[in-house]
Amino acid sequence: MPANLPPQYYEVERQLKTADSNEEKIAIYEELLSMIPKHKGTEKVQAMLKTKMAKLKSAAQKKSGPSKQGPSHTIKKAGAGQIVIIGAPNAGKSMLVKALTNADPQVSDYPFTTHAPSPAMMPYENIQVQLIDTPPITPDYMEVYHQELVKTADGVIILIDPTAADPAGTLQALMGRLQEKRIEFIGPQEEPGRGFLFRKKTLMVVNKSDLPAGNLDALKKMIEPQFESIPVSASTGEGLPDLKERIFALLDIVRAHSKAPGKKAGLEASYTLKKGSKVLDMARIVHKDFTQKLKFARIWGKGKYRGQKVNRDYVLQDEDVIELHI
Ligand SMILES: Nc1nc2c(ncn2[C@@H]2O[C@H](COP(=O)(O)OP(=O)(O)O)[C@@H](O)[C@H]2O)c(=O)[nH]1
Ligand SMILES: [Mg+2]
Repeated sequence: MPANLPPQYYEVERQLKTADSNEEKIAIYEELLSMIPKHKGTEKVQAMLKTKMAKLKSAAQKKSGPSKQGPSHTIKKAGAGQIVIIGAPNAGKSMLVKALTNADPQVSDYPFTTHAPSPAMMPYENIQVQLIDTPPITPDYMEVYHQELVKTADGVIILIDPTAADPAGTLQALMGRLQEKRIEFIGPQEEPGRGFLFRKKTLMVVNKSDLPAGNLDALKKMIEPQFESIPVSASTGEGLPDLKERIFALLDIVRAHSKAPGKKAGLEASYTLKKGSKVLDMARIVHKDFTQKLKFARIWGKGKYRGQKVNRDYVLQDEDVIELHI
């Protein structure tokens, strides 16, 4: 039986030739598989795609050992989430990282002062978020690691210098370069995902609010209404508390604390989980046996609950304290 694949299939298949990494290829194979009509005539093609994908996945796993394929372009995640900061030269990326973390990256008027991506931890209330400072992206300069970092991060900050000659044009060029690599920037409320396109939640941060800027109408028009423009000053600190809250919100996580029955409050072990996680998901990470053994939980939330009994399907809210009963 002939496979009769849709024409779009061949279009997507062509992208395999220009993919820069195994990870991208895997995403393309996933997309191809989803496009194939499922019937007897396509069984061979489906099997072939699955085999290729499995090979790439095992190669990707081996890569985490001593690498034969050059340096890895991703940075090991730490803390409750990873945010990559990208932007044009002198936007203030390094200064912003310095202001938000305890790191001390080199800041200067010279473009390309930052030579390699570097991570630093931002304290936020009772958690830490990993920020990655990166070398600049310009219309004629972007490294492979830029796209890799954006594709693997949990969220993106595009940092804009409103005092530059053409902030709207600069932003358009930067987004264009990454869109060519199949990255789609989306607002904090949109649904992220990793199919053929890498849909990444993004904050548009306009730095240097302490300086007079020219006419920003063109820039606003590019940003809104999909994104909000968030004004900050990395040098005076203006807008940074608000930015930190938005970074936390962008991660789509909840904090939950596990309290042993009978123990006093304040001795909880803390966890971060994806928004929408249930009591059962928490039980699973507290102890693998708890998935089976969990009978019910008691919960203390922000003023709402006082040890109320809930079942394993209860959806965790940020800062819930949970007593797991087995
Ligand atoms: N006035 C002002 N200058 C800033 C601000 N943020 C960064 N700068 C300056 O902009 C220049 C470039 O900063 P840097 O952090 O090295 O930019 P990067 O290339 O994006 O990492 C430096 O001279 C900083 O002092 C800000 O919020 N206000
Ligand atoms: Mg820098």
